[in-house]
Amino acid sequence: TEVAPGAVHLPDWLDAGRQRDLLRACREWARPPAGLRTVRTPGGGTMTARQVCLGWHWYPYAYARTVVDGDGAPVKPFPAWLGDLGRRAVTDALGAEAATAAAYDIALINFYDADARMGLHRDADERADAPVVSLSLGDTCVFRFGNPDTRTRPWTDVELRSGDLFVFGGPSRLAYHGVPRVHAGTAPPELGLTGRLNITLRVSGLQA
Ligand code: MD5
Ligand code: FE
Repeated sequence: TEVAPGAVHLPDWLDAGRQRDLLRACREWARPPAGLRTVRTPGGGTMTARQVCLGWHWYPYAYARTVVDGDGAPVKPFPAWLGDLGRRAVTDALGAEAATAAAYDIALINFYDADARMGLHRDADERADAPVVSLSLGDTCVFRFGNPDTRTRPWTDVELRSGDLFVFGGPSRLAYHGVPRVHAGTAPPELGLTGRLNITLRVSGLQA
């Protein structure tokens, strides 16, 4: 389903086996060093979703190769198989043409417990305009998709479920978006995940 130009939602893109495999990988990535951390914002607050990064480490509002506000360890590498998954995602959502520029080198993985939220924001720290690939595991959330130029209404609320793919390209790449709510206890029981995980794949446009 095209929610807006360049914003495509493909429900159930990952089957149960692939969801299980991706969850297993996320659990490895979440371990120290350079594992899961609480993100501190410049205003002195903390984000309620906790995060682990691969390839590049995001901190408000830039990228680094170490966990600058965590344990200072080198960020774990971005594996080639994740780049292949990103290219397949873009091809399925936007077509083979859109996938040619997609040399994915960053993953940001967000862990949401039942009370976690993500306020409306734009992802403008990457130096490339390749589509962002978003994969959801575990609990269903309400994903709020807004506009490129304004933080205000109108927006579209979409439920993202375990296994769903969402690709944000073209004019939607810089749209405001957030996660106002997670529906606790809605994860597929066989997955064995309490809470929600979102994996985004990005092209940094930065020098290694
Ligand atoms: C999440 N993560 O569900 C979302 C999925 C983040 C973040 O927002 O920054 O880690 S990614 C949603 C996204 C990315 C790029 C563009 C747009 C949405 N968009 O234009 O709506 O944890
Ligand atoms: Fe975002």
